Amino acid sequence: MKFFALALTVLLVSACGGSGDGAADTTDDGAPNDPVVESTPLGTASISGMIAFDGEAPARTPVRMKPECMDQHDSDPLSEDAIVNDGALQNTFVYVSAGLPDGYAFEAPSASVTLDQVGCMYTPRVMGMQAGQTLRIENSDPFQHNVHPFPENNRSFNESTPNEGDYLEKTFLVPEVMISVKCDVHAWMQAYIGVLDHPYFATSGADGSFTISGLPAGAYTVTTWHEQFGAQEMQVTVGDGETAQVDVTYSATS
Ligand SMILES: [Cu+2]
Repeated sequence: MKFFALALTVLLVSACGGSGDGAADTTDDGAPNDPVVESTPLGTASISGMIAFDGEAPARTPVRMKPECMDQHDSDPLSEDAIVNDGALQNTFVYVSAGLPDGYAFEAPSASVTLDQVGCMYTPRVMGMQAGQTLRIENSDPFQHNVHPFPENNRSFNESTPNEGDYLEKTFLVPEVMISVKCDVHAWMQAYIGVLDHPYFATSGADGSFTISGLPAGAYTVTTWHEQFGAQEMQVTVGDGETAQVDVTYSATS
């Protein structure tokens, strides 16, 4: 606890120092100071919860793949566009969409995030990353894939990973939720990437759970997104050191 108190004190001191210096970081026309660039979490609050699915779960159907792909599977691969496990909805992207304090920018982590191609499916199917962070796209299959994202606000690319062990390193520079990623060789391959300018996002796991931590105390808008069942939005207030519980329910008609 002492560690957090110290870190917050340092942050406040440096923030005050920056605005107090005046001319050094304020433009002549009085524009606001440049944001404080943060590479660490701003606080100790968390938002945690469950994504539930109400009603009869849609059936997962076998994906008809090329023989080269089927050879990579021990059993019939199943569709992943709606995965419901005992009433829990997997692969829902959850993120803070409003309410973060003004005046901060978040440095992209130096660690990359990985999207793999395994048995002619993208793994993970739904993921998040920060703008400017490196996306490493790997090929674990002994044949060619062609990675093809369809962003609206970011630069697209369309590049091959011909052999097992090949990889691409790419980045998306501006926030965009979500970017669809396809493969030009295998039409059923699909991934979705949520790109944000902050680290406050998560994807629901097989048990439907998610956790977003390191938030400053505050009132936030949290948005959930599922590829089949759409987006929902809710208001959440959380204090320092607290965990706000957010439970979201989707249904076949939501
Ligand atoms: Cu492919």
